[in-house]
Amino acid sequence: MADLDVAVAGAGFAGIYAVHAFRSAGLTVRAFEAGSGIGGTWFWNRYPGARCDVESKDYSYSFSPELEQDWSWSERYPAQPEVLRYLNHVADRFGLWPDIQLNTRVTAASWDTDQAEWTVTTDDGASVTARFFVSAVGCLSAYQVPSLPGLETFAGPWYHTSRWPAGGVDFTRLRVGLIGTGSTGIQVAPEIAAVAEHLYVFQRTANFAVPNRNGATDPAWEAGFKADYRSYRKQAQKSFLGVPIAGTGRPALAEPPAEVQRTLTERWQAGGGMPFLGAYTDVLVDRDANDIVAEFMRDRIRETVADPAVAELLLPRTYPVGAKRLCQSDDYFAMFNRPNVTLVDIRSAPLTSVLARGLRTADAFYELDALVFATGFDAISGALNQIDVRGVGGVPLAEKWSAGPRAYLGVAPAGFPNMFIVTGPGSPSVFSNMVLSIEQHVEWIRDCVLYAGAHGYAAVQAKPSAEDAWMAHVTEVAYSTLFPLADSWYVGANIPGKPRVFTSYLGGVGPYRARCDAVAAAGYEGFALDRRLAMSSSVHPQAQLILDGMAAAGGPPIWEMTPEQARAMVTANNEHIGPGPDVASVRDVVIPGQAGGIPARVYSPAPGAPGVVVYYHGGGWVVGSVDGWDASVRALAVASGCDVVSVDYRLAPEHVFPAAADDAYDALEWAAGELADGRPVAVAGDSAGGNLAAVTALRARDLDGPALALQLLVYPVTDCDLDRTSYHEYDGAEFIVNRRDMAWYWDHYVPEPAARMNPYASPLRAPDMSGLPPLYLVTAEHDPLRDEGFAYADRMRAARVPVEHRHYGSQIHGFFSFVNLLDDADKAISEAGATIRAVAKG
Ligand code: NA7
Repeated sequence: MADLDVAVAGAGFAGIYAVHAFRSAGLTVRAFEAGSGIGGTWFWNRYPGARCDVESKDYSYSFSPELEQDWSWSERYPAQPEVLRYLNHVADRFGLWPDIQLNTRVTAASWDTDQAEWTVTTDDGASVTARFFVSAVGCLSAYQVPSLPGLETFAGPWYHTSRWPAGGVDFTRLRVGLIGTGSTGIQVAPEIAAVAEHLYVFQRTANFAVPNRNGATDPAWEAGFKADYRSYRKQAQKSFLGVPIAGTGRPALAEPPAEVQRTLTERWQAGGGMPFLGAYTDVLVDRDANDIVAEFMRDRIRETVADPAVAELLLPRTYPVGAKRLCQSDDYFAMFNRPNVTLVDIRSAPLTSVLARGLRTADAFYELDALVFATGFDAISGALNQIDVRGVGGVPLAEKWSAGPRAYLGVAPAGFPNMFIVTGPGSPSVFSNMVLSIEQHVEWIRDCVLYAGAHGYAAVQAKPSAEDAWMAHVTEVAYSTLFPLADSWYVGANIPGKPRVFTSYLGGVGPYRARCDAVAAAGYEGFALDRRLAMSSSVHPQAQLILDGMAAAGGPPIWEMTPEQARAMVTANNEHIGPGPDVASVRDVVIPGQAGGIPARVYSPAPGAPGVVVYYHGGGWVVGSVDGWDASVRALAVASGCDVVSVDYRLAPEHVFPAAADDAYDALEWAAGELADGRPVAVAGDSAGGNLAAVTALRARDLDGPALALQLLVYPVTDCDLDRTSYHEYDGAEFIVNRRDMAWYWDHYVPEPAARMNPYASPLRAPDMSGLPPLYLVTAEHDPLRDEGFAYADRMRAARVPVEHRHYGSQIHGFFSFVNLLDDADKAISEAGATIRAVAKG
């Protein structure tokens, strides 16, 4: 048994939320964080001027409406210290600290196929096992310092912005060289220029930047905005970028040029990159439209920078605007009007070396006291590749990714079972509001982990074919845009030797979320689900006693008996169960059916029951009776608080298919018409009775019959295919029912094999599952009928029918009826009863 359900690498926005989300779902989790504090990006990037380029109202968790209301952001665009304070507040507020281990770097993670678990090793030499391994290491964590010859000889200090000293740096009276003019360089430069004796900005690529128009939060605006935060978040989830942006919805090329200029000016004055680039639909897909916007921005630089030669050098011309991350700054370009700032063009005269006292370029030497590298990151895959991650067969993740990082849906790499990557390659990640995308991924991963648990799957693994198809789609979408045209970190072009692959999904946050949801609803389409380990779980000791008792009693197997002998045996066995609980009233009725009267018994637990349950007993359509199921049906009446009608439908082989199904349906019509009197009605049954309940629900839908509030199916027979894995597992052994018994039952109920394909015999074969009542499914692990129950739930989910599935990992077929003998029977009945009660009460 693994130490943890989930081990998480990283405690930034993703790891912090993962701890909360997994823990709230009842899973054990621990996040390992290399830093001495939480916050990831916002812990490490504490250079002066560090600020988020997504507005604070968007760049914040949405999972807790209370948190959302309580926290106040001081500015439109939050500065690094405030984001870090926020994350610490979240950890405090939700009590996350016990499950976060600081100062601990994950160094390796390897998958053990036999145990179906990960071993996660950390730099303190410890290791822990976990069923699932979740990478929350971030897309921009592995910082890069260019390999400049002579850097080690530099006499002064040098810094990378992503490892800024916690105590800050004093640049007063220093000549500082800044290398890198991306988002970071553009943020840090004005801060250094404000204090340094001189700042030399070494620019290889001129970049576009829009103004932030940052400012303090207006309390009146905040109060108004917060009043409708929930619906705003809903819009964000459906939006393209994870931020609801009001674009014009029109292409710039179809607009009169003066109107385009007016719109751009308006948005420029309002500030912010997303609304500016999102003004027109064609800016990121059509080079001509892009040129209009780029030229508008170049005009703003010309306007701002006093020296035309400097302005000319600052004009971005080498890539389409937006194809590299659009920078945001209110003061970067104006900074070049300061006398203590010099722009150095290292595109025409590249850096050649670092000397003790400064930097040499191809045509000059710059004397410097300190160096600042704002040279970016080995993005998307860099941080994960620093961990020795090994999947099936010990294959390293770095090897799988040698031609570029990839993962099914950008979250699950094939060959790495039970591993997920939050905002991984192939997901919208850096092209979206990261916080929203992180929440979506964490919640999706949590649901997948829960699904695996509920279904007894030991391993969940993306199929290589699904991953291939997804990544082909990612590439296709990317190449319909202008993004691949820039030498950006988006394509890995900033890291020498890194394969040039576009690995973010540009199909939009809303459509992406819908796709992920559809995959989950279809029972995790594209994933191979592996049950091996669950099957080795042992039989509950109480259940084992029953099996032992039956074995000791001896006698032939059912499939060697006549129906009469089988009925006598079942009746004798049921006597061991003993009486059920008392109910207020029990009355025997005869329901008028199409083929004659159908005996039934109505159990009323108390006056004023809120609903009616029509119950069909098990027994393979051949054995079983209302009397034999009396105890468990009483218990269900008490647990649900509802009137339960137990139906004595006609048995085979005297009455073959569809006699039992017809009686079952007639009983429902009677209960809904004569008994319910407007109260909600559910159908329920175990084993063959579960089959009749499922078929009755199908018929009620097909015939426009009584509306059903719920179908409770307890290890139901859903299909005539006896080749499922679970049938073979319990082929020889006597587990109440085995494969040969089931063949015997089918032979009696539907003697003609072709007729078994009829969905009213094998409801799993119904062509359409939509519009059926919600399913409450109970399955047992040691049961040949187990897999057809799972298959039924999967088809229901695919048809968007709500499903609640309780799988009893150590139980046997029939356990639900053994009320006085098995604790699990009482538990299963009281849980199912509670759901019926809740449904009945609306
Ligand atoms: P970026 O955007 O990758 O920018 C790195 C900058 O460093 C960029 O101007 C690079 O020039 C420059 N650079 C990188 N290597 C060198 C060498 N060897 N010589 C000279 N100049 C170099 O990183 P940031 O930290 O600014 O931003 C990363 C993301 O964080 C940002 O997009 C936001 O999402 C937040 P180049 O353009 O490659 O010519």
